Amino acid sequence: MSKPRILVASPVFPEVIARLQEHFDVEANTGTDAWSGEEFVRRLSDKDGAFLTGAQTVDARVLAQAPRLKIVANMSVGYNNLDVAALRAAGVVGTNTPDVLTETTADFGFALLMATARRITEAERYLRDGKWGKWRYDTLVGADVHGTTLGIIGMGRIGRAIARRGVHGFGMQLIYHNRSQLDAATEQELKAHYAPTKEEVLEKADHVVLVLPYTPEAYHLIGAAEIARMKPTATLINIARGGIVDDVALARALAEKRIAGAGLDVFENEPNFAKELLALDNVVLTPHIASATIPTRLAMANLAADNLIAFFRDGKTLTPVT
Ligand code: 8YV
Repeated sequence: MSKPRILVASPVFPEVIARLQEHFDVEANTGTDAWSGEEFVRRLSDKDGAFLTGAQTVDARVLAQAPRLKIVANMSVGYNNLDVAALRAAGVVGTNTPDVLTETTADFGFALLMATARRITEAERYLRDGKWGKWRYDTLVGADVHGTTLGIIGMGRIGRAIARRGVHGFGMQLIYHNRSQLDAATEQELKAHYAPTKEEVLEKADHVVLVLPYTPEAYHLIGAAEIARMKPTATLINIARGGIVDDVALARALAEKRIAGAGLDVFENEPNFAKELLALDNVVLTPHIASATIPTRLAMANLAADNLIAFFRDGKTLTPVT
């Protein structure tokens, strides 16, 4: 019997490709850049399954051109690149990679919060640019993190992992907004205050972290009006998805010092981003790397591979989203 045909659409660990080759007839991207757009669609057209990253969109138009496709395994927890309704309608299974990246991503979220609050990248530029002169009481003074109020919008696994760092490690108070309230035991552990509206979080928090999934309702959830509700001393951290924040409105607010700073790991239309951000000192910018450690990226890739293997062997997946 011939093996199922699998497309690995983005470059990934050779050992994971080797694992897939034990089970499948694999067409793997061993180049430097992800296949996307028409090239991806063309290569997908005769495949039974696909290993994807956020770089590939699968919607009804793509599915119509992939008649053999039965499963798409996303190497990411977020799956806004998959049109779940279209997958269901076409009888194609979709999977993601939850849990394995939670702590690594939370570490990065907290690092971005710290870097933003304490102006670490700005301070390094200042030093490298030869601007370090005599000591002054107000040189590069930042915002405290310990003992302040942490606001989290989106209290899933990663949100809770960031909350634990803030509450247990930094003595922060926690206010959060989420579609549903946490169970009583978790609320008690984190001494968490549930805010029924995002506005309450924006108004009360000293540091606001966005960790919610990118659904159509979340598009530009944070724009000029929302930023205007924040304290002038507050910071805004986005490790969720770019389109959740109106970055042009944010850049304007940062230029006018309406808030103290922002830390952004994600942007609308990556790798492009609102270039006005580059002119600002009070923003820390990173290229979507919150999950980027070798053990975590390997665990994500292996989980995506496990989903493909389990599907074609048992007809079941480990972490379905459809
Ligand atoms: C990925 C991510 O690196 O898991 C997610 O949702 O945003 C990142 O961990 C990226 O999506 C590539 O697949």
